[in-house]
Amino acid sequence: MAAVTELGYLGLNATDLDAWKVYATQCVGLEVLNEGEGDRFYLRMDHWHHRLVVHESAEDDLAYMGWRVADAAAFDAMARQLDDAGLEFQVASDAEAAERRVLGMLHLQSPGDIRNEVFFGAHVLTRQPFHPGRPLFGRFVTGDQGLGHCILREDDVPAAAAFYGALGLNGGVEYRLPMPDGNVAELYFMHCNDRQHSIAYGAGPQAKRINHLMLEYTELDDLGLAHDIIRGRGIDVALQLGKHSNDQALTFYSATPSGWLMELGWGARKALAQQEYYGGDIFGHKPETGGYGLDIEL
Ligand code: MBD
Ligand code: FE
Repeated sequence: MAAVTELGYLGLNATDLDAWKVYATQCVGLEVLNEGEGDRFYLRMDHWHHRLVVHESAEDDLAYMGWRVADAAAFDAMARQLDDAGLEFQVASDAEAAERRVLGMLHLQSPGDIRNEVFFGAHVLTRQPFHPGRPLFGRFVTGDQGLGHCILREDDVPAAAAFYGALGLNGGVEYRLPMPDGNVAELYFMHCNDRQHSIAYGAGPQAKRINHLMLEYTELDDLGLAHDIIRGRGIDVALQLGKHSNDQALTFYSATPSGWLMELGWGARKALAQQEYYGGDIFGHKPETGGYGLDIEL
């Protein structure tokens, strides 16, 4: 079976590019790459040309996700597999692929109407080392684990599971959380490499296509610095520091300039070979500021 190998890049639509530049560099430690296009800038996390593109827009939401496959042969195999699954997709023109800094790309919409792109051949800037936007003790965890993970608005969980399954992701329910109304919330997680999950959904009604993006530091002290800086600026924290049961990462969730959440973390374990589920987290993640679509008791 053809399968994507990593969540390689994201496109973000944002109303305030200046606020994003300040936040991305000074709070998170990402590197801004500006190619003078005016309506967008790039954010680097490693030796790739970019991992995130921030596009000037009337909305503050996820624009697209980019899933990597190994090479042109894997790309062709994926296209055949999507056809066989009855999924409609468009192969990008050379100009569209070049805009993404990849050698080939196709795109299709998920059941939740999220634009998913599949690409091969990322542009890697071997002569331009990653230069963090603020001092970092270490680096971001990327490599063959991709850029991080996203929690998405996919209201039809079985349809989403079938869709992302056709891209080659695996996963299932990992949390069953009793709700105040007597119902049980089930959170669904999917992975395509050692990163414990690259996407998740099922967290309840969402205002935006993205609830949060998780980025992981290699050093605990970089998470601590991010926490100090974000606290010092009075940025909303939706969930306080805590440790998840599934990826066992120490993380906290704070607001981006787009009003969705950034989960910054450290210390995640790798994906397990066999499914488990949990009734809550190990410690922390206490809700602090509501209204960010993650008003669940982990
Ligand atoms: C996560 O990364 C997460 O965002 C939630 C809600 C639960 C477990 C792991
Ligand atoms: Fe998360």
